[in-house]
Amino acid sequence: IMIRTVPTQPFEGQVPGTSGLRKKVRVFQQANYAENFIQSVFDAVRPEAGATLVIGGDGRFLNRTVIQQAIRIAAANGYGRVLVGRGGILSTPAASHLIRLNRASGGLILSASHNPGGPDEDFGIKYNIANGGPAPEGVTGAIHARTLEIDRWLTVDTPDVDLDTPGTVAVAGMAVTVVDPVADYADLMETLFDFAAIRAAVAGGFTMRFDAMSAVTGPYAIEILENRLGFARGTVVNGVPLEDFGGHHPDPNMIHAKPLFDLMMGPDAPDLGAASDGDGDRNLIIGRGRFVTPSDSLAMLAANMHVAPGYRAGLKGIARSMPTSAAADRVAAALGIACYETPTGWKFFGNLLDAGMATICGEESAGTGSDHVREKDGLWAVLLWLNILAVRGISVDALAREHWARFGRNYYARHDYEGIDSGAANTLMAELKDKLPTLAGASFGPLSVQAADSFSYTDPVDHSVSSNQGLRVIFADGSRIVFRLSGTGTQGATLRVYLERYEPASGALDAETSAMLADLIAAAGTIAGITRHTGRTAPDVIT
Ligand code: VG1
Ligand code: CO
Repeated sequence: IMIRTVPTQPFEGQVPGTSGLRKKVRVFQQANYAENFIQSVFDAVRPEAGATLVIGGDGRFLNRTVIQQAIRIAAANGYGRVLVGRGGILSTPAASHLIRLNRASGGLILSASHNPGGPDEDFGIKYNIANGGPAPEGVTGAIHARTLEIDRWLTVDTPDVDLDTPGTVAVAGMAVTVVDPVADYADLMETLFDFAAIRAAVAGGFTMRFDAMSAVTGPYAIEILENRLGFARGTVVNGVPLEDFGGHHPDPNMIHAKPLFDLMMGPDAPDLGAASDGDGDRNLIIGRGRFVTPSDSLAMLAANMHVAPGYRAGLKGIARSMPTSAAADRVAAALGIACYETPTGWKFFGNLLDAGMATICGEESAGTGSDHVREKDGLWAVLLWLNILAVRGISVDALAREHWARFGRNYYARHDYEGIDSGAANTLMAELKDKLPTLAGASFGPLSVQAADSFSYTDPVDHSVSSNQGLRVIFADGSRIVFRLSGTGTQGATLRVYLERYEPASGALDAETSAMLADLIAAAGTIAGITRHTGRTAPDVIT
């Protein structure tokens, strides 16, 4: 085997953020850019000779090009086998499952998730470890350190692999198998959920719409929802993955999935509306006339998931990211199980899942998942909702009302200020951090501050410490504001402001969220000087 060494120089800024390296496509198209990063991954993780690597992506522009290069670099670095999804397609949760199922040493997931795609938009590369989960900070740190020193990458001079034909070919002695991206994942879902009960509900008239947003979940949703569960043809809309996602943001929220939202709030709403993001790990859940916040969805699923066959034994624990509302904490308390609070990003759940300390995990950003894989999983969440609704014979709205009547309601919203000047964003956060120790006791309108801090996490399994994970202001009535800067953007900075107010079961359970959070919104603006620093008077996106 002729291994060719290509000389190169380091690029600044190849920092894996919240979920891998994300940059503009034009940045990735520079000579050596993607190759440097992939080689740095292999240099950092040092695969054993003959190891298996899973490769796939969300189908966005550049996916196939980078896959072909990754295959050649893997062959030159001693991998024995690559499993790649047909057409270069693998959703993030399906890739996580394939890594586990095939005892791969890891995987490369090519995606910028909910960021738009196309020649002028975004691309990304994420490395997942042998447990199927995103590389933890120790590994991403080593990868980044390597990108700063790299002086060569290794490749073999072989033609492109035909990614559209299933089967195995040899690439310089390494076996490359093009696999069905959907089948193993769909089979896993059948082991977790009561497909017969869902099929019976469908036969009894239960209807839904699933918006795949022209991203990766189309083929998965068509196979599972239409072929295996019997939903009518056309239940899945925008079901063909497109390189530019049809020009949209494949971000399943009320803004970017507005047609679905409008349908669900109108007279022709089906029983359930759902959507997923670019790489298939997020979920949006809307009942007829009832939007469910991701934080509430986590709590409601946790409270009901024992009806699904895969979770009949009950939950070991619940984990949520720090900015996610505390609704799940109340369910954990009622179940008598632990609730863990982690920094933002799925990589922080891996140890808890591996150690059997948590069964379900969730983030306010529309991510929910369980110990079945090591990623959040959009279709899994939709199927769990379907399973619960089918077995209980209840509507989304009724389930939500029942939940709040028992646990109370955590009114919640996230305000995003996108594309702001990075310097201004950093100054805002630095000033706010300095001010935190002086805030206790201060009043903002009717709210008085009880505590304020910068969130730091000590992993209960490996005791690693992650600091600077968001600034928290907690008020005497239990309300909370969290400020953080996004780690997934590719242009300027995005300030995320998370707002939460708890209303007990005896309180107003069906009020307007914006009205319930008005005092907090005003306080957030004053405390952080949002307009002063950014020039903005309103957020770009509210979720
Ligand atoms: C965002 C979300 C975070 C999520 C991450 C990756 O990160 O807030 O909860 O884990 O995206 O999700 P940030 O740093 O921009 O806030 V995905 O579906 O983009 O892989
Ligand atoms: Co995603």
